[in-house]
Amino acid sequence: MSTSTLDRVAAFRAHGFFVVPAFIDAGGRAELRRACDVALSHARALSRETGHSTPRISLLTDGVTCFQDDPGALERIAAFVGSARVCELLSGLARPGEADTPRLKDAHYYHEQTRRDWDGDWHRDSQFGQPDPEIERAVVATTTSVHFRVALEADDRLEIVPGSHARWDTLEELRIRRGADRATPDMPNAVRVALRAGDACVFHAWSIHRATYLREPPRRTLDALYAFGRPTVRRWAPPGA
Ligand SMILES: O=C(O)CCC(=O)C(=O)O
Repeated sequence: MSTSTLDRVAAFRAHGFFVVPAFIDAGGRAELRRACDVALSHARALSRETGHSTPRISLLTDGVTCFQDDPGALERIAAFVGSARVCELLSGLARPGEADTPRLKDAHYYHEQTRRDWDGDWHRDSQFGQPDPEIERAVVATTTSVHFRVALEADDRLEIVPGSHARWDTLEELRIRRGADRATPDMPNAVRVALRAGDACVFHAWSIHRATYLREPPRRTLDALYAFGRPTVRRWAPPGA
């Protein structure tokens, strides 16, 4: 591992995130933005909600139809999020015992709002679909899931509680994250992650984090989600079995 890789891994272990300044140049940024904007324009034309009052659109799962008029745009995005350069940033982040090769789960495009400003909820991604905090706690303690993102315009919307990926919640954090005041500005020790256009950031999806969503300035951040754990085997049971 190079020194910079060691530094990144150390920052990830300690804080749960790291920033790579100027990960892509202006030309690469314009090319990726053009590709992602194909999907955003299409989504906005089709819906009054998706791409307007949502934090993001999905590019790989429900977003595929958004590229029907320009499949090359989807190829450009898929090539980028699967590129050796991006995967290199993720090397060394898995836990011992997890597969070292990241599995791409989805890619999203975070966008500015078109109607109103609003504050997102504090969360760990591990809580979604997981009502039992004790089971969630085991997931946090044993698995790794990461966001890689690149800001195609300057983006300072994300806030993270450093180090929270490596431990369970304090009582106050749990009260906020699973309570009635999830969008409070008063999360203890949270820091804002400010990215300039072209900067990349990798953060642990189990970190306590949130973002606030504004109409201005334009937000165009491409984010891909990867897991290292082995996929859960789902068994299909015929009806009535
Ligand atoms: O950057 C954002 O808008 C927040 C991202 C987030 O909360 C998530 O993807 O889980």
